[in-house]
Amino acid sequence: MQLRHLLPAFLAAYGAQAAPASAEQVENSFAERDAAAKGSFFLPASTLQTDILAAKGLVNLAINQVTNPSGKCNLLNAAIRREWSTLSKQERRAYIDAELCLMSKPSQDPSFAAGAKTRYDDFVAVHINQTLSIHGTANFLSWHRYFTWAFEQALRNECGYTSYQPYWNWGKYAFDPLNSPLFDGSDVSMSGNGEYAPHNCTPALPSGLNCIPPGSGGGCVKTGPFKDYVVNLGPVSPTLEIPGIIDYSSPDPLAYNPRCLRRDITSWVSSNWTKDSDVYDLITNYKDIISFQNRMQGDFPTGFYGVHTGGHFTTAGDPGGDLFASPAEPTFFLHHAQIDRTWWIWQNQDLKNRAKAFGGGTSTLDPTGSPPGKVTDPIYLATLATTVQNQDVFSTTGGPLCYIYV
Ligand SMILES: *[C@@H]1O[C@H](CO)[C@@H](O)[C@H](O)[C@H]1NC(C)=O
Ligand SMILES: *[C@@H]1O[C@H](CO)[C@@H](O)[C@H](O)[C@H]1NC(C)=O
Ligand SMILES: [Cu+2]
Repeated sequence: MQLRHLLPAFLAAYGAQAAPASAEQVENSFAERDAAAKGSFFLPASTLQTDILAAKGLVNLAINQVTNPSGKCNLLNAAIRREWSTLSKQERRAYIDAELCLMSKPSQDPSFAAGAKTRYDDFVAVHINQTLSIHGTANFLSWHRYFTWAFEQALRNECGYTSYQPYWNWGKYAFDPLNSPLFDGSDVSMSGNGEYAPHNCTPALPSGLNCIPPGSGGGCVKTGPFKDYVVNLGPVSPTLEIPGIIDYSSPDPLAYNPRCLRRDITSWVSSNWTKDSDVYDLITNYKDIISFQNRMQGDFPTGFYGVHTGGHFTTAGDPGGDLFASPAEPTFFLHHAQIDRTWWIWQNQDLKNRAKAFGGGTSTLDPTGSPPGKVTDPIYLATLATTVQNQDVFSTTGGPLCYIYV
């Protein structure tokens, strides 16, 4: 089965949720956004708007813990996940080395995915396998929260990492990702851009408006810690099509298909979709869980990427731009920790109404028509972690989880 052939149906299913916008409406919305950005008091790279919300949320969480003490986890013993740029060079290198370690250890379940050679690939395989039931669905946030936690556990338990999963606060780098501590190509970065390779625009979304113009990369990443990293699984829905190089999808999505890591990092996506004001708007203006998680994942017919798609297409490439194989992009878990933090901040603004908020369907291809997701539905991660229910991870300071973001 060619999973990529299901993508148009997925996008159409998303489209069913919103009235298609005219080109003129989309233009107007850009004009409004530009005007709002110009009038903003906040400097472009400041993340103060959402950091203030995060701090307010933490206070709410503390008050809630004092008034409803429960379980073993509290704010004093919770693990602390920090932003990439606040880590020292040694701390960044420790995270990088722990990822490289998982990329060098053997798969623990090669029978599940024939192409999974490494322990890191085990994570990619589970995501590829479940892609169409974990995106645009009720479990999107909880599934990826638990998946990211399982990865953090593997770094610690299997690779001797003593710290916690860092996050990529998009707004800090949205205007100049290639000169950021995340992507500057130094040996304490997540490696830089791919080498230049001529390529067409990247069709991230169905509308012609949204073909991302080619940037200065497109080829193999040849600098920084991940220059020799080999991507083993996919591509399933490749987006950086280079005729003769990546112009196909693997016939078996879980087969062995070794190739280099390719990126085309540009500010085109990040400066438009992952600014701090975009995150602030999402957290403050989308008050019920369905509108929050939909807005976060994008409103494709109106050309709106959302921070989730925006983060993935900041690196774009292969596998970064591949909905299925994206965890093979080394920055996946930094991005998803920020997705998780954004949900956490949103929950903490109004714990009474949001701590257990949950809703949506079970199929990516038919998010509104499929059976509704249940809080008791399992999150099954094969060898990566024990199976839990969605509701077990609604709180990051209860159940199996015990962490906060600062
Ligand atoms: C996922 O894996 C299970 C178990 O191996 C298999 O039955 C199922 O067909 C796979 N689904 C996809 C979409 O690959
Ligand atoms: C943001 O998107 C618009 C339209 O989609 C595009 O014209 C513009 O170049 C982008 N901004 C940057 C800084 O790349
Ligand atoms: Cu995903």
